[in-house]
Amino acid sequence: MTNQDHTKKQIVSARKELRLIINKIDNLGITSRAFVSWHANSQLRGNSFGKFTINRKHFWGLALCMWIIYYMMKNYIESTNYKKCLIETPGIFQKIFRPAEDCSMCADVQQVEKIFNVDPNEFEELYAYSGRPVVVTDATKNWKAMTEFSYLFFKNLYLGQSANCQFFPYKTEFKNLQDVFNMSDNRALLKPGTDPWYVGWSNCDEQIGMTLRQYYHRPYFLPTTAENEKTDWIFMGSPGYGAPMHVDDVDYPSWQAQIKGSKLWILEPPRECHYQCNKLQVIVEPGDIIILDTNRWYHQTKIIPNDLSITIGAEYD
Ligand SMILES: O=C(O)CCC(=O)C(=O)O
Repeated sequence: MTNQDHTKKQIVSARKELRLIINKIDNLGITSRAFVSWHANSQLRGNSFGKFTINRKHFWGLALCMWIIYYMMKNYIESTNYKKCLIETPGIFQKIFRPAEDCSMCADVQQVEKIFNVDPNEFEELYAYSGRPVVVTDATKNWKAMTEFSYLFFKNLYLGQSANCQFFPYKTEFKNLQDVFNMSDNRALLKPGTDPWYVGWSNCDEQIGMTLRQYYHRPYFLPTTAENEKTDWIFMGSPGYGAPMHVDDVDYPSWQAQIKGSKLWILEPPRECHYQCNKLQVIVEPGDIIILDTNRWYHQTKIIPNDLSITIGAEYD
């Protein structure tokens, strides 16, 4: 065979291959040039995982399935009382579907201010919905909770109650609130040699809720139009312990009153604001109320020696 023959043969074979590719493109219905480079390439080659080939249809199908599962879970959670409990787990859905924050909420926040004698209108304008965390130091003055709340108070309140709403055992072995109130007196009183403990729970028993409200009032600084949510959240436990870093997916911002003990709050801005906003820390002392949008700020807590920490709080709209 001459060199000419050989070149001819190569051209024929290249044409054949090109025709095959064009046929494949036609069969796939790829017509627009704009669509060609990435899409055609991936359709022709496929993104292989072993024998399984992922194309654009698979991707969107998968995304749709994930969205449906997320939507069903969210509806289920909203129709039950298990909202904070389930969602607080740092789930993949929460991270994938959380909309990006506007970092102006934290760009100029250098520290968590401590304020008092607060005008509700000013509070509404500056703090209530802005995402700027703040501590109000004079809002629990007339609360009976300040003198009455203790481990024993809650043990008696929940005596004979089997239904809890949501329960966070954190690092303890407790499975529910009953286990907490069955621990030894020595451990409950933080006697040396006993294991530390920290738990949180929400109350959805109407009767208990009514009793609790005899011990605290709606914080005076909340905007006059704001509704205080009916579900009380109580966190209680010993120094050294606390809640791990997480972000919530609840409906509204929250207030939390420090009734006994002191708690360190470590706050991190939303991930997308990492370079624009500061990490913050504040110690909340007995009688203080911290106001925080726990949906936007990642937060972690640590009880400070030496007292048992007891807090009560709720969301407000
Ligand atoms: O008070 C605590 O220790 C944790 C509170 C918390 O994580 C929350 O309210 O989401």
